[in-house]
Amino acid sequence: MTQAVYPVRAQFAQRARIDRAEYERLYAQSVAQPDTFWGAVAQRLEWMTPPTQVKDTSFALADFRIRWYADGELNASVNCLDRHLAARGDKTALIFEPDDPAQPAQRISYRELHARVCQLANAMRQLGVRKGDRVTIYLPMIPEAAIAMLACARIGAIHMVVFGGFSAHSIADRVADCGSKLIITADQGLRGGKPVALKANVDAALKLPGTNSVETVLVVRHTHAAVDMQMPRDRWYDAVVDSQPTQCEPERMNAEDPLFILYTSGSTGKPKGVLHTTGGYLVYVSYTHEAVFDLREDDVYWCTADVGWITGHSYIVYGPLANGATALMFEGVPNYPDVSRFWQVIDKHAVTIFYTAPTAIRALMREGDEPVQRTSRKSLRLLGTVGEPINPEAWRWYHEVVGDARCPIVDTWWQTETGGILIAPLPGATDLKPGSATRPVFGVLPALVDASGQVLEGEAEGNLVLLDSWPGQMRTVYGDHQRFIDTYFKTYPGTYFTGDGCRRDSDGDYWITGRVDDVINVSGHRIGTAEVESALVSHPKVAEAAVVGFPHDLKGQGIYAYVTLIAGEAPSDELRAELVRHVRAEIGPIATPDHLQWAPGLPKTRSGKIMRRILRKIAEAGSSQLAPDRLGDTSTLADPSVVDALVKERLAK
Ligand code: 6R9
Repeated sequence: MTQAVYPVRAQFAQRARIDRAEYERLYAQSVAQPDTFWGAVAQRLEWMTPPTQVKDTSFALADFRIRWYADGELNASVNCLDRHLAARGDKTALIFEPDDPAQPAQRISYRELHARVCQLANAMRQLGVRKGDRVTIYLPMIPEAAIAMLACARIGAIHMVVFGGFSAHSIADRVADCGSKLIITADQGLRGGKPVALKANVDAALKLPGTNSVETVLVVRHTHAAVDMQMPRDRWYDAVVDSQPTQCEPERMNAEDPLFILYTSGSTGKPKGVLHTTGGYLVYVSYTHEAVFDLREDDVYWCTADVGWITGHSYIVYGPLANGATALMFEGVPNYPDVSRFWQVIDKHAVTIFYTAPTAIRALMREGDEPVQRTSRKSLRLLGTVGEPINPEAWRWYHEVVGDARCPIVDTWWQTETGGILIAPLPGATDLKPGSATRPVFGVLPALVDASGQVLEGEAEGNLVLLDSWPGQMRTVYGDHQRFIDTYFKTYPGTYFTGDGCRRDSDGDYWITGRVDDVINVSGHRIGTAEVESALVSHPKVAEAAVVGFPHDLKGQGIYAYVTLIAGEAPSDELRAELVRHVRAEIGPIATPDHLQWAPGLPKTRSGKIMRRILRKIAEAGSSQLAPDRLGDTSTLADPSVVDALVKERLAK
């Protein structure tokens, strides 16, 4: 296979923090002497008690442990705020660009951000929130989202952010699982001029079982829409926070004390509460943010992710602020008021580093070059992608049209579980290949294994595992440590299994090929097929459901659902629409099925296992590929005629 290679640009390398020789040297040291390497990197943070221990980890099941900097003490909010006050007090920490471009943008200095975080932290203490308590954050992309996270960190409360696109049911499930005391939300969010009923969703969630732990709901006035306030449970944020002192004593946290929980979808069951701790996480996200984005003091850095996802946690809030950077928070969407918005925002705020998802690039590419070319984008020097594999065509458009063929692109592979970026080019060190995340960052040991767990050498394709720990790794599934071990460390014993497939080319560059488990990646958002199935079967007319992913031009993958109705119910377009609405209500709009096919029966093995491989083929295929001999081995099916019926129905569409 011939691959385009974009060599490191000399102009970039000259000024870069890390060039090729430095990358080779540091990488070799990081894997040969992890204690020395990560001990030195940890000094970039301000510790209340500097750690004397560095790495204490083992993936072996008999001896399993993941601890980093275990005797160190620090506070994450001190590292993101107080530490910068002397030299960067007046520097802009956050730029807020609202949904409506006619509304003024806000610039919040490190000094002001520190004061506002302290005020909320004091208010939370007054409301009875203590170290170790869980706090749910369900906010739009407004500065209060970052402020709430940092205020939790200040008092040692564990934040649990729920993405604003999740429904009341999803909020309730998460609140019940982690038992949070306080919810911080807003009257409404705004996306593309349309309100999102955040407070109403919280109200509905708190009517659902398991949510009794919640004592208080703090409500930010954002759109000023009228909302129900149920006293004394519901309190206006400004009424409780604005009168608080602007200093707040930070909690001393052990490096291994929890910083946050973030739920993510897996192949089975309900979403898992991924738990990250304080010291290793902060060291890792601050270091990778600086190295991968080649951060400079005067950069204006914009990551378009939502703080409801790990990318927002690590690379809008903790990494950039720990580094004293200026980070932009955008409330809106790429196509409002028009499809030029991203590029207009770049010009308006002189953004130098822009980090977004392939799905957004593909959608904007469809609109042609003109909406990009009517803007300048001269300030840009570096581009990044995250969330899913980027197709080379979209990469080239991003490079040539958005970046005027001037800006390197860092394709960053990582996961909620990994805390920070694990595989990515360094812009001053690594030649780029469209579609490849290229090389491991410092301390990361990727390997490819075949189905039997045999490690594959050289040019190969297999399942991606990691052979050793890195500081930003998740420590447990909240409340279910056994599930953590079972999910990640049992498939290929002695390694962390990522759930991704991957190819390594003859140069040693890594190409992520996508999930090999039952997780669908829709527009960079992880959805478990099991979650969508259980939402469908919770409808009284549904007997059984099977959900698979299929290739989708814009979203990367779409959601394809096969539904068997209970006896006596007839398929209809109305029922189909009702089931789609039902899934949106149970999980949220991001889980909306793209196709829903009626299935008189599902293809099962004699032991009753649904054969998803066949369902995937039917969902994927154009009609020519649906010839029976193209579906692979169907001999283990209990009733092969089921497949014929599904294919017939698919072809009839
Ligand atoms: C950060 C984030 C993780 C899954 C991951 C993989 C996919 C992420 C990617 C990528 C190819 C990239 N993924 N980045 N695939 N190239 N640069 O997205 O976390 O939401 O947990 O998703 O996303 O499949 O396993 P998360």
